[in-house]
Amino acid sequence: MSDRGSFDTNVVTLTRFVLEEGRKAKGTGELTTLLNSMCTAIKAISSAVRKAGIANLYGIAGTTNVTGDQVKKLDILSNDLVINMIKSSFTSCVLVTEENEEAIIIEPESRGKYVVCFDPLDGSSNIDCLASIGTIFAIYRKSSDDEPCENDALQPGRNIVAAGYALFGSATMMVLSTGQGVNCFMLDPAIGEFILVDKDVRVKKKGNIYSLNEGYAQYFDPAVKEYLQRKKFPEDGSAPYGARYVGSMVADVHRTLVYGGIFLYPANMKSPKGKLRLLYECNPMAFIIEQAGGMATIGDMDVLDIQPVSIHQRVPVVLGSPDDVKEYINIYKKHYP
Ligand code: AMP
Ligand code: P6P
Repeated sequence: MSDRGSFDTNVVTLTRFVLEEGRKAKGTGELTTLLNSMCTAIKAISSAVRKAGIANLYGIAGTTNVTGDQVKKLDILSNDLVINMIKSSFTSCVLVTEENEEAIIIEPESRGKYVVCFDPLDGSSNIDCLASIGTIFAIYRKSSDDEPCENDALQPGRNIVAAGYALFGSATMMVLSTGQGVNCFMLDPAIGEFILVDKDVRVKKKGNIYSLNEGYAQYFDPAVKEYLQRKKFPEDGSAPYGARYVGSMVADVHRTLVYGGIFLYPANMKSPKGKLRLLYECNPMAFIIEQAGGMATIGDMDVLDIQPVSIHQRVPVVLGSPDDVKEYINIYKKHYP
């Protein structure tokens, strides 16, 4: 209990944390402004996600709510919130979002040096059953002095300046890294602030959970089949791994970060490049997991080393505890030398 009753006046909010990190970096303040703008958008998305069912404010696009207003799908609303917050922050020049086929080039008078790739509401097919969903983002520095264009977003994940995700689950959690480790912030609705709850999070060296959609088992390649066989029927007599799969990347990756283990969305015969998008799903998640001491691979190459060729490019992804991912890589390389 703090000296002022129940409120801890020394609490570290995300706003304060980002400001302090910005001061240490001795920058212009642009990244701090961008991160705080993203945080505001995420607070608004969290509010919309949590009242969508009750207020019937957002449903399937094209329907109307009880007051006859045109409703907007939650993922479209989320997309608009992030775009508007970033545009009005004067920090960025190119935006790539899962919801827009083309990259968004910010008008000259509102430009800054950053490129932001984001999935405004990942897992939105889970909204109606109240399964966890999330927002994912990755921030790069524009790499050339040329006129901003889509190619500014085609940078390997190694160039990421900051990345994070928000998980809209039983609570709203924001997980952020700017390259100096991973920090987790829980949204306190009472004060409308994200509070630092887990500092410098590290993923377990080895876990005991595997996470993938086994409904595609008939389409898995031999390496995935052999890996799963080893998890279910360990040859060394150890206990089999537990299986967990939400079907929402943010939820499955966050569980992997917190509990350890491995998350896989591999290529299969139905999705020869996998399903998940490199720029705004795999790269930011791979950055976070690596910053927490984990690994993220496509099988024979780190996710973060891939040179993107298109903004909505899909890649296979296997990430999580380093010992688990290394075991997968060894099997993969045995099958694909
Ligand atoms: P800026 O001039 O604000 O765009 O910052 C220049 C560089 O300093 C950024 O690209 C980061 O590498 C670092 N930096 C600035 N602000 C922060 C922050 N709040 N947290 C972590 N790194 C920061
Ligand atoms: P599947 C949600 O639709 C998503 O984009 C990710 O959040 C999730 O990991 C994946 O697709 C689930 O895909 O094919 O297992 O339903």
